[in-house]
Amino acid sequence: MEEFNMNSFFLKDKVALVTGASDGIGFGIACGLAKAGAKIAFNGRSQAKIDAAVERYKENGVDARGFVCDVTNEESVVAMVKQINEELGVIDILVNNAGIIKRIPMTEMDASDFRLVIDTDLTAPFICAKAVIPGMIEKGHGKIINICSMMSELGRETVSAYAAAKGGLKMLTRNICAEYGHANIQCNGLGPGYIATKQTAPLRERQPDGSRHPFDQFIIAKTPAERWGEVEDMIGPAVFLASDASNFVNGQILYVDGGILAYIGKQP
Ligand code: NAP
Ligand code: GCO
Repeated sequence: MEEFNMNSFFLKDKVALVTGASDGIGFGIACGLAKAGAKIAFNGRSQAKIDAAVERYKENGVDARGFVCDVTNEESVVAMVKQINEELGVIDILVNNAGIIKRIPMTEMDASDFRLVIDTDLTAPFICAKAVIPGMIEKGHGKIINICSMMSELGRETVSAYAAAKGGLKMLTRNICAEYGHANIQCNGLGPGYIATKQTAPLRERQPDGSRHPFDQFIIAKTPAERWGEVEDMIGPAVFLASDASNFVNGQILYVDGGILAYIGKQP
């Protein structure tokens, strides 16, 4: 047997694009990929947020290139990918992280809101993957990581569009694996549990009397680890899926959830 080389976890000389990485999970993952050796490109919709993020990356020792690009706009994504390929090198790693949620009961939700969530959380990962796959084929390898969710497996009140999009993203992940595995492209999902970021801030807001939000208490009770996840919890799994250490892992969703999906819930 060939000796296992720990260097297979390193991302030296790899070029990574992390979408929506001005803050939150994307920022954390991008910092982690950079620490493992990758060159980082990221995008977001506002120049001001990109500029502030580039500074925060610097403070974390990361030299990241930021692009203003809305991932739902195919023309803009194609232009960004072309620029990254020319200036940083052909993209080896794509993390489809940009995402939104709308918490609205289904019967009160406008179809336009439903479409916006599907467009951002499902169509955009298709657009970004489509834009990077030709370069990956030419290069002879590629890693695509789609940020899925508990809602790729479970439903809950008010998140019909988000659950439909993230469930679809799980199947897009498997389909990219099926269609491009032969080209040495691995496409896997990361399914964060409940992670403390801006997206989940409304679910953690303190009550007027200072007590924990009922949803916050619910999540602690539902999570065997008895805590919310932190952005840092996503880094090791992301580096693994971006690296050669996972070259025979394809079409999988790795849930990083403190055990939520394994747990029936606290007994009465
Ligand atoms: P976040 O802090 O709200 O970050 C989302 C990022 O997506 C923002 O930086 C935003 O950037 C970007 N974005 C949104 N729409 C975009 C668009 N059309 N084009 C480009 N960028 C766009 O949320 P987060 O919690 O880190 O979430 C990151 C991903 O993880 C999302 O896909 C989310 O669904 C998923 N996730 C989160 C959790 C959790 O508990 N937090 C759990 C499971 C899955 P701009 O506003 O600057 O454009
Ligand atoms: C919600 C949450 C979730 C989480 C996450 C779970 O309203 O239920 O925001 O959608 O953010 O995606 O994995």
